[in-house]
Amino acid sequence: TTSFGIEEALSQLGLKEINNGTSTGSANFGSGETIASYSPVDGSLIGKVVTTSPEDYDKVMETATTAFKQWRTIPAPQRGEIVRQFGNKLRELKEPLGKLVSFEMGKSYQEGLGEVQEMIDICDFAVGLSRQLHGLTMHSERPGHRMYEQYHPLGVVGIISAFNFPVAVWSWNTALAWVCGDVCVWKPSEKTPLTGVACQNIIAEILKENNMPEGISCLINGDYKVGELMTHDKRIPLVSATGSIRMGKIVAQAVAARLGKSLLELGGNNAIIVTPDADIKMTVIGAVFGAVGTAGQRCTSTRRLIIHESIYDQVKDAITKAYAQIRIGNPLDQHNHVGPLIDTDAVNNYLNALEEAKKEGGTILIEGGVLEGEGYESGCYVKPAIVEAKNSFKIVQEETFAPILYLLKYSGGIENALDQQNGVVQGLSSAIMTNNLREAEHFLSANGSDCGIANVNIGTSGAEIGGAFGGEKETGGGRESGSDAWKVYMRRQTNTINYTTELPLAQGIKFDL
Ligand code: UN1
Repeated sequence: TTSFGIEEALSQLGLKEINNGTSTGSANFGSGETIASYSPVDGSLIGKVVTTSPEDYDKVMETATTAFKQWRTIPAPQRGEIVRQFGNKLRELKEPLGKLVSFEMGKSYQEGLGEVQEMIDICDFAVGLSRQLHGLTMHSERPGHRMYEQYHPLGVVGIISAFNFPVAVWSWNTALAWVCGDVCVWKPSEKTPLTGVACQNIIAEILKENNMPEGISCLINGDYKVGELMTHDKRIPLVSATGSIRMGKIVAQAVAARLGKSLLELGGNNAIIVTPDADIKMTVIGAVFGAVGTAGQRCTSTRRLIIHESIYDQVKDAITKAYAQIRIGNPLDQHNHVGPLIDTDAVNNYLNALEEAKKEGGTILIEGGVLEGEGYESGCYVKPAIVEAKNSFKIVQEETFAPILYLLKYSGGIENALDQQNGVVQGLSSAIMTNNLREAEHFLSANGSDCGIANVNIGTSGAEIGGAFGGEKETGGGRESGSDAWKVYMRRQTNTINYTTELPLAQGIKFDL
């Protein structure tokens, strides 16, 4: 692990002695089993983390609940000041943290840096927001009455995040939750526990410097069993979970059974529609980055290209040429575009999907396969593949977290492309490539894309933090990050004040005593 300055990055992030995985801030502890984090880059052991036992969890919840009582009384702009300092620290540590993300998760170093940039951006957003947690004022129907609403902190927010954006998704939740006056308990993916410890170290130091209670940010570690402690816990009014649809259904049901709130960010099956009026050069850049970026492990990754038959061959040729340029290898080497998949299970899912696609009648346009030999010893490096397929294939209907792109054909008008695009259970991101105003507006209309994100002349991935991020249908309906996504982290209270000496009833009801 001495290559590419990983040792140095680990020490800059305070991860020289990683032996803990449960933290209420300055206090690191944990008495559960140990999990090891291996890098998919070279298969090496990066570190070990002690998981959170049910007893540890109770200790965490006690600390978090106590911290909440203090944190919620601190004026929101002062909470924003803490988030501002956190964002600044991330600016300082952007390189080592980006590097660790790349090494532990396998995405390219550029994308690792991009992920830390998303963290910095959401901090800036949250700092501004800390002065804008606005409610409305309404006109009361009764004389001498004032009616308005205010947003209050919610409590302990539970965050379950996925390996693919091991740090950014946590920060989208925490930066907002903190300015909203909530405290956070985070369970990172058991596949990327060290980036979790690194982030916790950063915020813990800032809280300490500011004499703030450590329980504002807590870290717990382990597999789904540790997550279940949170989903069943009445002390957690909101659970924000990112991951598979299967996981999301389990989380949603557990949280709903106690009438808690859940914010779900689940699978995508994102398509780009390529119409006869598309700019082919832009289409290729958007589609290739969308399909092979992060080795196809973004929830916004492009999985389907829905191409008009009149330009099908032209697009197919252009994409094939572009795929020939893709360099696969160590993601810390900036010459490479595509790094490894997260682990060998993911490699098997990728291989199975290609097998299934073939069985269902798909034509392999660009052959996949696992890379072997020097530099590929971890067994996690795969070749981005392209399959000519049909939307009705069972495998095309599923999200396979790997660089597999399905080419689909449509004929006639845009509505036929939309039938295919919307004809899946997921509803996260979507895009159209066209210079035709009618097509673009149709795509964005109520008859158009049914996804939470719909882009024109942009690919499906790479959303900015300023917009609300999330999707419909089995993607789970949650919205995170920008716009008014903050509202889910607060409770709304309607207040009516009577400043007269009478007590008139609403709706004109008479009740004379
Ligand atoms: C995810 O894959 O879970 O829009 C999040 C994007 C990134 C976030 C992806 N900003 O691709």
